[in-house]
Amino acid sequence: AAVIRRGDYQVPSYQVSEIALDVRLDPDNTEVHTRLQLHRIAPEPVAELYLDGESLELLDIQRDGQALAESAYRLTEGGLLLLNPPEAFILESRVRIHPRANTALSGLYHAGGQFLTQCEAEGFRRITYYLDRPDCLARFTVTLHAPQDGCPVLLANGNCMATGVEEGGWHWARWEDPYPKPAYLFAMVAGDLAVVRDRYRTASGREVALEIYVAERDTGACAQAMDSLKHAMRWDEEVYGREYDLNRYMIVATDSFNMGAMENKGLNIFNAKYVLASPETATDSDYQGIESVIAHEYFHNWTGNRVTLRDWFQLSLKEGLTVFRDQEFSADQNSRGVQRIGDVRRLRAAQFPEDAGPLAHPVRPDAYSEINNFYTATVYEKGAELVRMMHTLLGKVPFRKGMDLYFERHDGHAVTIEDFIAAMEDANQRDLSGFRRWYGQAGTPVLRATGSYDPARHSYTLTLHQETPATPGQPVKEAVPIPVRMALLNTQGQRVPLELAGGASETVLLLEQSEQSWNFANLPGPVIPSLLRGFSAPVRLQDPLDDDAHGFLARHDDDPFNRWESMQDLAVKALLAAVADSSVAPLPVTLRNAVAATLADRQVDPAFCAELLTLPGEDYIGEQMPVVAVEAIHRAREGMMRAIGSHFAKEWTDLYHDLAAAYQRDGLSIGRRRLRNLALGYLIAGEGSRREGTILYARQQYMQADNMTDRLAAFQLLVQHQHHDAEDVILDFYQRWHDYPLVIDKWFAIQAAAPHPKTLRQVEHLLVHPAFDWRVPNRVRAVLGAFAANPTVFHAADGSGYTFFAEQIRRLDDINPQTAARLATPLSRWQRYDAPRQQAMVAALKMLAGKPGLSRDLAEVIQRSHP
Ligand code: HT7
Ligand code: ZN
Repeated sequence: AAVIRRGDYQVPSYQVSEIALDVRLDPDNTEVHTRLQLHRIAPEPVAELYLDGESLELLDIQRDGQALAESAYRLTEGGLLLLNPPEAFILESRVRIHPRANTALSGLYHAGGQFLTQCEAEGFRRITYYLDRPDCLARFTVTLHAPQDGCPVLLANGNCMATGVEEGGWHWARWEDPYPKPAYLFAMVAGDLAVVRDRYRTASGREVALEIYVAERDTGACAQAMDSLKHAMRWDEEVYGREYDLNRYMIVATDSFNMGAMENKGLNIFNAKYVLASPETATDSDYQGIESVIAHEYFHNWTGNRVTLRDWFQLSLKEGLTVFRDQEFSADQNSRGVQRIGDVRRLRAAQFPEDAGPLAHPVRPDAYSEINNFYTATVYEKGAELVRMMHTLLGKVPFRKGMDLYFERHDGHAVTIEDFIAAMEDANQRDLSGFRRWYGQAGTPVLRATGSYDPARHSYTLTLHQETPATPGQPVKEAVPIPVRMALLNTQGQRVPLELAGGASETVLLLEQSEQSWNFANLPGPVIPSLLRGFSAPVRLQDPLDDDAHGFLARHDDDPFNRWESMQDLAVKALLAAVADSSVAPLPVTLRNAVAATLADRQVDPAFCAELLTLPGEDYIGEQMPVVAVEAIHRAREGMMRAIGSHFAKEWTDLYHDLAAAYQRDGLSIGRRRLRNLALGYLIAGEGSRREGTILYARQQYMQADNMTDRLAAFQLLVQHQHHDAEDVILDFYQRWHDYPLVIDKWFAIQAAAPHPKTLRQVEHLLVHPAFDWRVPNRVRAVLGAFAANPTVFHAADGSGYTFFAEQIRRLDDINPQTAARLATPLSRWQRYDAPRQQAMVAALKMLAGKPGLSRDLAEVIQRSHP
């Protein structure tokens, strides 16, 4: 497939000032009439103008009211070429499309009785012929026609200007969006939807109507989404001075969606998972997901919509920046420390492995063949870290000044990452040129720290060294600016004043070269460094500390992230030792003492306590090894769970009973639930194979829970630990919740994630279960996504997991290539495994590569995984 390169960018030769769409919606034969007002912006006439168009049946085409002669245009595989176009003209086209057959869910599709669109990245070209590129901004009008019965609600971007009825029980609505926008932000929705309404008064006193469209029976489950939206609107006013700019903000929830949500102007379309929640059906983490995704899409109104992208290589300009904004929003709404730990966990779980494998790419990629494959953890999460580093270096107020200048300069324009950095620099007279390297260079830098205290001089010398491993296509790496937030703690665990920071007890060192040293003078006594506080840069830190020092920091560091990090470090070292030698004690004394101290610390917030006591996952442990030792890692982690569970059985039991409470949704109650369910997990693990007593707690909790967090935690533990006897619970769960698709997704996922040899058979059954549907991405992800994240079953030594998985991906590729390509990425990690597994994974990739009709999406992932 053709490769698109960043360096080949060219300004478009024409612009569209107005586009008017007239759409007659029918699941099988929708007709789209489009009227484009085009004018040349290139200084000289051009021989051809290319309009993108895919899977369109052209019925009619006219220029300035006249049928276009066949010699004046040519249809190609990906669009339409207009030959010798005049300087300004009106182009009218009529095309036919097939929404029901559109199982790829890109463009206009019909699912669950509704018509929906998804135009990012390049879906608009599947609706009509157009300049489908983000730097083509036009004013949109759309008139929707549909049967009144099936589609009483007709929505599109902007303001509803007129409605009417027509013959045959049809009706229509005309929508106009006053803000010029690229086509990827276009949306329309039609269906039988109920609406939940609220209002918001902006800081300047304008009233905005807030509307959430869902199925009638879900109207009671929108409170979290609506509250989150109002909080996000207020936060953007307070923190960035940004107000919403239309009189109406609409959100539509659907079960059929390829991603989390979409920020279409004034009409967000959401995966129902990020809208619907009630205590009985949604977990605490579902609630949190809603808060952050609602905020994320809202924040796009300024970072993405008002200021948009010049080209898709700049994707992180909107995504990285908006993730940073939503992370900060969530940190302000909840516990900042716990939020940061969660953000870093996600970064390490998804982005670090991506950056270390064959799919590694810079935050601003250089080339792609299918842009949908670049909605990655690197563009989103690492992109957010790059913005965060600039925020750290500049400080809060200067960063805001930079944002103000960015909006002032670029509102209404399509711009680049370079423009963003320049605004930050110009607003603050700072040189941030090193960040251009961060955007252009793939790979996670390794930051090595060494340090020593000189008792004679009362000084501590810290040396930092950076090195970024080679990545595909980038064998040589340059140094990047790495902000290292740090403090020195005395032997009582207090921060000491730092002379080189003017007496402050915390500072940010900026490592710009490959190696630099700092001397901290006039210290009262020996110190322990607390480095990279708050995870101030997306690097792998190798610190100079031994287990005792980590044990000390795990108890005393006042930076929550670093306290957690020290605990993780102790656990990872102990686990790696147990992986290497199964006779090693599963719970070394330093870790045991740190766990004991944490359990005894009644001051600590329960959510943070749960973070401290949660062991690193099997994938993360594997990441620390040259070759992932699948079974040994699983055994070692189980062994440590058992040891911590049994050694602290009394403490866990007390916690489990003390933390029992009727359901409430405040932060403290959420933390207490989390810790209590962790206690239950340790109690069950601690009983080893006996498990007579504590499994009953789980059964009881499952039956009696007054909320989904507790019910699901118990369900998951029962499925995980009691695979022979959990059938009744599995059945019960299904019977209780079969009418709730989001809950049934959890039911599928937990079974596919169970660490048993029989899970493969079970997943085969799940794929033919009546509730399984290949056309619904949430359902497919629940089964295949959870299966590919199942460390022991997906990576079974005989390769059965890979073969089975690849067969399913092959099938999915014909239905939904975007989802197939995304789900296939775990196969790219083949180099991380032993030789037999490597062979089996590569065989799976080759089998897929040979598939007839392989999609461009999947082909690219396979090709990059095994070039
Ligand atoms: N900006 C949105 C991206 C998105 C998307 C991309 C490709 C295919 C389907 C898609 N659905 C949504 C979501 C966001 O990051 O806000
Ligand atoms: Zn986004």
